[in-house]
Amino acid sequence: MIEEIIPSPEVEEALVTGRPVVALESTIITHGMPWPKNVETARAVETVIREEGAVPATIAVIDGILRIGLSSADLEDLAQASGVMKLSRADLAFAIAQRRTGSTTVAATMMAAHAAGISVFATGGIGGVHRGAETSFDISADLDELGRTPVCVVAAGPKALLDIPKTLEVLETRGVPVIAYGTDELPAFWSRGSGLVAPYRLDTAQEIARLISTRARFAGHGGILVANPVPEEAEIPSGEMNRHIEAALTQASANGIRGKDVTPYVLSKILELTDGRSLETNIALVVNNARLAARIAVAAWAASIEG
Ligand code: PSU
Ligand code: MN
Repeated sequence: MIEEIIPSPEVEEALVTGRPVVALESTIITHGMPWPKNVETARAVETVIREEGAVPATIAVIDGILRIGLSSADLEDLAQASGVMKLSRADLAFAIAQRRTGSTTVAATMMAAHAAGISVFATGGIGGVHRGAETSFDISADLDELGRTPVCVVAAGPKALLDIPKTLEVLETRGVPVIAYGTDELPAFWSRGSGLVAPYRLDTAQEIARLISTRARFAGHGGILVANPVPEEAEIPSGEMNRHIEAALTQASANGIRGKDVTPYVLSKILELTDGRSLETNIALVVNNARLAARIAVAAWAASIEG
């Protein structure tokens, strides 16, 4: 491990003894949700993972150190800080080399988790192919990372502000198995359904753990995307959601929002347009994903000790 990567004592002990660990990203904290819901959610997610018998490892770069597992005080500081960089694959080494502070996206969290020896990771929704990508070329680095880095990412599907059919196409091209959990339909983040049939369906954490270990036998294999639908009581149906998404995207383009600012801008506009309901849905789905990720990590650990 390079000296700039430092696990917390709890995560280090779990990794050394081979106990189940779940990685968590931090862009959702700094760029995805407003204070104080962001820190409350980050704590709720860590609690759920512990309840399931795994150790949470929230990942971020703090003053140039890639930290695997944050203390409660670090989490709170990060959640309130301003000017935190949003670190994807292109930015991670830059932030470390320049001794900066930044939160990690799905792509950078996968890189960090893999470097630390963690193979299961929970987030809200992955980035993907943006609507209009045929002219903007805006395709999230999350997709390439899923194609190359062997980490199982548990999300509520691609964020529905994206072009979901194109996102699925790119995932297929990159060789990423997409597994809907307990459903035939690909979930769409705030909504349980996207109208698209998911490539695969699995119904138990044990089967997902077996897929991870089977895939690990092939050299150069990349990640796995598990798409876990938002709990029914928290979902916003896609018909209603699409109106808000269209309105938010129109505002984003009218205001010239580009590149890595698009996703945070659109998420915050949707929060306004739904009177905060989208945030409650986002919180519910992240907690739900953390629970499933922990169950997968525990199932993988149980299978490994059975030999
Ligand atoms: N999930 C959420 N909220 C978020 C994100 C995920 O519920 O804000 C973040 C993740 O870090 C993901 C990023 O990698 O959004 C995608 O950003 P972009 O579209 O710029 O690649
Ligand atoms: Mn982008």
